[in-house]
Amino acid sequence: MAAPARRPIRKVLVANRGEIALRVMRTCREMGIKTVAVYSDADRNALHVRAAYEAVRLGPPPARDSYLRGDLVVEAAQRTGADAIHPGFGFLSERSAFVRQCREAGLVFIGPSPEAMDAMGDKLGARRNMIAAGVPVVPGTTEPASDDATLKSEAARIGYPVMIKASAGGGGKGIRIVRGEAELLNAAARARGEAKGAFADDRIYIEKYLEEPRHIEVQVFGDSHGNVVHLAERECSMQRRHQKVVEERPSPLLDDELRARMGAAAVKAAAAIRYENAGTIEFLVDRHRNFYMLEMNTRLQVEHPITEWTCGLDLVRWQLLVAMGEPLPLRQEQIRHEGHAIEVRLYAEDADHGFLPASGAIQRLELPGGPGVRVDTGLYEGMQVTPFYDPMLAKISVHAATRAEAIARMARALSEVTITGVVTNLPFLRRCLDSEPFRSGRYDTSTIESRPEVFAPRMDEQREQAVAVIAAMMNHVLRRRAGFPEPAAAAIAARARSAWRDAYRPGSPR
Ligand code: MV4
Repeated sequence: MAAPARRPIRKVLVANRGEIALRVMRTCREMGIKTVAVYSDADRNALHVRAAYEAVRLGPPPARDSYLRGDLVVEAAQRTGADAIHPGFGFLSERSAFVRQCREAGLVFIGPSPEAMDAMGDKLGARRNMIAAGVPVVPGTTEPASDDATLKSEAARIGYPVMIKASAGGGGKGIRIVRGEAELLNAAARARGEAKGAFADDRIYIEKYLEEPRHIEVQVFGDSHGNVVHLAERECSMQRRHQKVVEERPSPLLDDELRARMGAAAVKAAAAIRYENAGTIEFLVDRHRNFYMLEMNTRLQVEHPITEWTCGLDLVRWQLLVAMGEPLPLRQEQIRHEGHAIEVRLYAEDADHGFLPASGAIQRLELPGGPGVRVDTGLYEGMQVTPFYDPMLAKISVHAATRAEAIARMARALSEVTITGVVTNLPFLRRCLDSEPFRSGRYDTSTIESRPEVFAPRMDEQREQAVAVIAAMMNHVLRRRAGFPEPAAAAIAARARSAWRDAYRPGSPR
């Protein structure tokens, strides 16, 4: 095969917002590549807009009127003379129609081909491809299950419990557990109706239901020269309702032998569809340590920092090089991982009251730093957190020599966080990190939801919170009653705050 043409990228339009837009722009800057931001009216003052060389307004706050308007994004790239578009994750990142629009406009899409995206987007087709390539998938059907007799015979062959999934689904959309034949036809009919409504595609399939699996994914990278490598796994089982909370690498479950087998399977999966750029192969791992490929995410992922931490590489740099037609910078045997990395996701949500998304203006913001700590965020003091987009406010990740040291480092990092004005899941993150399942490394995708008592606020934590509120109120009332002029009131308030700090955190240095 003739070597594909190299084409330099001088200016990248980043079709995203928040921390991932900033993340991409940082690497562009290091590589001497100019950047173009796009933004909705809600993000006029956002950090990604300020970080870019140029910025183009897309439209009103709702994503469908702004960040999802592929036509406007392509137009903005053409108008500003960008030669490539980085989609980040979410929004347009996995829409093959958008990739085709970029192609037609002569723009490089920094990601996989639309053909590779479609090959993995259709789950039935993907299952057939993967079986043909010798990649283990969950036992189940490879043709759409349509008539009642086929549904029954296939489910019986696979053995209950089974799961019904939509071929056009993914990421938890339109899936159903069926524990016996009595529920089967009803569940199938509902799943089909839902799939038709959500994806305009009513094909469904049946899989063996794996109980309490672990969710372990493997980072892969392909280039336009036919090379594919893997960058090892990320353990993502600490999740609730398909929302990841804590990720770590390496997975406490894997040994070198299993890691090598899963890595090889992931490379095989990506190579089978001639995958280019960054991708992730998701696996379910059962209690007997059997692994099965579930789906492929055809984008850079939220949790990529923990992979960057342990292999010391910049994955966005690799994305840009591959998009320019360069070969991958390293061969498989040159990729080495060191130490242990953990990431937590700080969300604007009230973990103690049904995990409802929160909004408001960020008042005080103190983020952690120091050795082995990285913060990816688009947050700033005064920023308005709106309900228009994903509630993720920041990712905090740490790296240390061992898992125990990484846990201690993350606990230290979380103790440095102050965020007021918007309710966050910070207390919940602390409890996850402290929990017995996490500490022991024995957790799976069902742990948070099946053992709520383990992750509930402890009594003393609630009491401390109540005392803090009462103290703050008394301070406020007493200041007002004493009629202090403002400067004096501020000084007293500051003294009260530091007194409270000392009481709240005994032993902390003054
Ligand atoms: C499964 C499964 C058990 N058995 N399939 C959920 C999201 C979608 N990507 C697939 N999912 C699952 N598929 C079979 N045959 C359990 C899940 C699942 C899950 C998977 C990954 C991460 C978190 C999860 C939480 C609940 C269920």
